[in-house]
Amino acid sequence: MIEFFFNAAPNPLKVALFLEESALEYRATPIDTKRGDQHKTGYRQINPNAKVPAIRDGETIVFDSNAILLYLAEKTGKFMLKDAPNLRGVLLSWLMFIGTGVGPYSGQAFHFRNIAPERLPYAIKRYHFEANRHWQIIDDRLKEGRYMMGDTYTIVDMAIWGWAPRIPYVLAEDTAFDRFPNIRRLMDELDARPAANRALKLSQSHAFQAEMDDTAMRNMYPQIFAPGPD
Ligand SMILES: N[C@@H](CCC(=O)N[C@@H](CS)C(=O)NCC(=O)O)C(=O)O
Repeated sequence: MIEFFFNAAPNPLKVALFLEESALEYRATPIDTKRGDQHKTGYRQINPNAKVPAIRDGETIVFDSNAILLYLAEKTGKFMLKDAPNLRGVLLSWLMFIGTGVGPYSGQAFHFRNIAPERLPYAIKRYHFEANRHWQIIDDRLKEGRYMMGDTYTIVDMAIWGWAPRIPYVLAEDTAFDRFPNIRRLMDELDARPAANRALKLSQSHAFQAEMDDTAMRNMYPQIFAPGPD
């Protein structure tokens, strides 16, 4: 049985959605990142990057959310346009665009506006600009079709589903979805799926620490407390 290491953050949510959509049997193990579970030696052997999500599938360990989506899609033959090998390159492009662009820029935009110990106007501006630009590219893509890969629901849509609810926080704009109507449309459709409901329930099934106290800050943002490079 697959063991799924998770918390309620965007990257684990994408994987929870796949597991629920594909009805794979799995056991979920909470990793409370505010309490520092990600740094424990046992977990570091599963994910040397000390982050969630990760999975263990028999002898195989996979970490990094989009790698997990791809691994599970290939394992099951589901949600990856198996019968359209000519579209594999396109699917990989969007999956990597989300993994290397949408996620990190969104995370940094939030970080520099809300978490950074100093207010750094250029860092705030750069990451806000890039996060917004990436989300606009996703919205433009969704203008062309129902899903990111046209008529078929794939792991690319799942990767978006994990992050998109955070857009208003990432961009500090309550009405951001008014500017991204195609992302909102996709979210409304996916949110209505029973698997999405179960994935969200899983993320709420454990009492993860809510308070961002000093220990949580040190566990999640150790660089704030580390000496600088000079
Ligand atoms: N590239 C990684 C990023 C994973 C990541 O940043 N996970 C966050 C939750 S969404 C985390 O574990 N944060 C805790 C920490 O940074 O200590 C992926 O896509 O899985």
